[in-house]
Amino acid sequence: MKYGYFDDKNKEYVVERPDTPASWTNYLGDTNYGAIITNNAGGYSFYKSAAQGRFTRLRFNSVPMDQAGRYLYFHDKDSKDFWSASWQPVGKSLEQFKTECRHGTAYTKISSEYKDIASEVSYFVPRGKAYEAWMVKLTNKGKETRNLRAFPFVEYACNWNAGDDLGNLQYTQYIANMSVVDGIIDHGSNINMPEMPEDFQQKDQQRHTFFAMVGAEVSGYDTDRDVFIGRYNGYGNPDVVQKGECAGSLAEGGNPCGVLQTDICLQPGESVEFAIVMGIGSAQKEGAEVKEKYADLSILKNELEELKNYWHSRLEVMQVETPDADVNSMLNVWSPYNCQITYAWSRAASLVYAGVRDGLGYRDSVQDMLGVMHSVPEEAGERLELLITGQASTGGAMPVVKPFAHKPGQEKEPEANEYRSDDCLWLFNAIPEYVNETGNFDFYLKELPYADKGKDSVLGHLRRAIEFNLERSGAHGIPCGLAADWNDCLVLGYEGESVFVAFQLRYALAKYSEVSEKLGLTKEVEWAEQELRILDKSLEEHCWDEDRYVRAFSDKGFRFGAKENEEGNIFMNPQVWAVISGHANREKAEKAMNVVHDDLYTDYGIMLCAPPFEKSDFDIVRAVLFNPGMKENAGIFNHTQGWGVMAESMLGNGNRAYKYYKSYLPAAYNDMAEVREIEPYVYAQSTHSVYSKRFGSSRLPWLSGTATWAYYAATRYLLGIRPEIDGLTVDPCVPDSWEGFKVVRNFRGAVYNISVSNPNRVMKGIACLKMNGEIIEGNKLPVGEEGKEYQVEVIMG
Ligand code: IFM
Repeated sequence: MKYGYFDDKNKEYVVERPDTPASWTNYLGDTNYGAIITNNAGGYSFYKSAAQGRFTRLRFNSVPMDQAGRYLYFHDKDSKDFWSASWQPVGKSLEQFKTECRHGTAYTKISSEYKDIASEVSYFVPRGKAYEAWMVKLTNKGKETRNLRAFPFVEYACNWNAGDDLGNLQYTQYIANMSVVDGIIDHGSNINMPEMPEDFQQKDQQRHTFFAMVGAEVSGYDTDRDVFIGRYNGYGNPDVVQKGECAGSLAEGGNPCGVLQTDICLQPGESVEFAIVMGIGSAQKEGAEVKEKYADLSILKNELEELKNYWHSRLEVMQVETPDADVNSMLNVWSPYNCQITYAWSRAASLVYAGVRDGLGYRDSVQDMLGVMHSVPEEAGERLELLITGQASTGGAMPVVKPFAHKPGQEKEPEANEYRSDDCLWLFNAIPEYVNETGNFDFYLKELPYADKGKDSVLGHLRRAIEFNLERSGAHGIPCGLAADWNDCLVLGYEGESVFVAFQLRYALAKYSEVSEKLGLTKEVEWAEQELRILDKSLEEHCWDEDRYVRAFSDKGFRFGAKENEEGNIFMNPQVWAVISGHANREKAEKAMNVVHDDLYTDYGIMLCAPPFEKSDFDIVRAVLFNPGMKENAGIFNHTQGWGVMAESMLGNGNRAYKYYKSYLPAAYNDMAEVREIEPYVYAQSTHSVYSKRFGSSRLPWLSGTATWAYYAATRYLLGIRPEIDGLTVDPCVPDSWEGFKVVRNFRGAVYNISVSNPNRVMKGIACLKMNGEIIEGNKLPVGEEGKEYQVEVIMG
């Protein structure tokens, strides 16, 4: 079943049916002021942190799943009928209520028509501002004069701390204090406490937000939720909207809301425009300033256009034209956009991440960097430095870095049992990618502090990361898993060993050697190569099991992923990373990847392991927590799918790489959305596998490592466009049915128009490469001149 379509030209996804199988969301704003909005205008807003800066309320996992939201109600004074600009919450019959939601890059527009009244509401956060706008246009399409009242509504949190607001009611029900100043609502909490701008994490402080209307006269207001809705009504039939008259309530304690009332008389064919602005600060100051600024609504309209241009320019860094329309929709808009949102909000704000998690989880956030290096290199560089300073002087990383509170050099060193073994090793993916994208090779020499004490060059940080794992290796010479090794559900024991991390470490040693060589550090090269040989030997001797690499050794002697095991006898991660790290020879690589194909691949993607754990003791594997076929228990864990695509591409199997890529490509499920359920334009953390009755259903959209690795695998390995320090490598690995593809890539300010043709229908290999008509030996395009365009012809063969 289909609920919408990709409008590639406008870089939008259009939801045509509002009764989607799950709420289909979008993100507004940036890391200063963020917001989530669904296709039915549900969602919430937050300042700096979704956990500690949440000032509007959403009841997670409720029924329906996305309430409350940014609602705009209408009341017809003559017929007494009422409805909302989005289908929900009033939910008029879809026979009479026509609606469309356009999710775009950091804006959403919901257009509806009910009984001859057409409404368009565009939601966005003007660039760099700490407030959001709901820009409204109403048109009377009928033949009668219409006397309407509009009521924009938002439900506030009492305290900005999301956990307290929803759970600590003995406190939060006594702190709201609402006022209205010149028609602007002031949402205050703890108003007798001082403001503490320098201590954002302090929840017991005075805070204010404002809610104002521009371009329309305010004729009433309400700020007490119970008065507006009525104690036994719901968002679908608020008392005030039914009556058509605000009560002028001022909440003191209890549950506050923001409602303004405006009267609109529309002649046949007539339109009116107005806007709601809501944001951080008091009604007296920031609210009044914003209201004055937008007295001329065209300013706001221009800001929406500026916002679109800004986001589109981020996407234009790489545009593709392949024979597959689904791939194009994803790679040109949604996949990189998904990466940018994930990078911005880590795992902190969605309809699933309910504000309990805050800050940047180390391993996830370092991986997230890979998806945005090309589009926001400068910003990414700053984030990368922040994360590098989250590494302790031991070489291991802090589990979480909080950007608004992080103090490099003064953080507490993590306890020994807090370290995860893989965390700091992701730096070997992110740092070279940053250097290769920007050409800033000196970055390796930049001195940065450790989280707790001391400082080092970036290269020194990398060495400490390697040493950290070498120093914590176990009986088989394989790095210990410590608190976790990427898979949060394996119980290795602190001294159990992770074969997956061993492959990461091998990758790290190879990168370290390569960079040291470029820096002329011969001794470092020798050291890394020597350690790499020792590690290869341990992997060879202890980790290969007939046709697969085992996953790990627990400290109780259990071998995860061993062929003889009844449950979990094959894991994906070690097979694909044996290839990615360069450890596996061709024969072993093929064997291991064939087992992945035969035992783990399904129509919806590759399972993380199989068969699922059902009888195993939870002391051995925590994956038994989950139903078979879900998440880490033999689910299709989408984070890892990109690694499968990369490994097959590295082996030259374009058909398989593409098959794997398509199996979890969101757009490929647009016409069967009832199976996948979540947004067909974004990636999700996992999909239920063949071991589940709900095979194919996906969960946890948007914020997942899936976004980054899907984009990375497709652009760098399938299409094969890889930035390197001395040029742009072109190394495609495509299905043999493709006759070619095109890429426009901006690399360090030069634009490469790359046209790849595949006359002999091969999967990999380049027969001829030309740049501006000149033959290039090998497959690397030289670094071009900033501002110049280059025509690149590639013939595969
Ligand atoms: O690697 C983890 C990630 O950090 C959080 N989600 C689950 C993944 C696999 O366990």
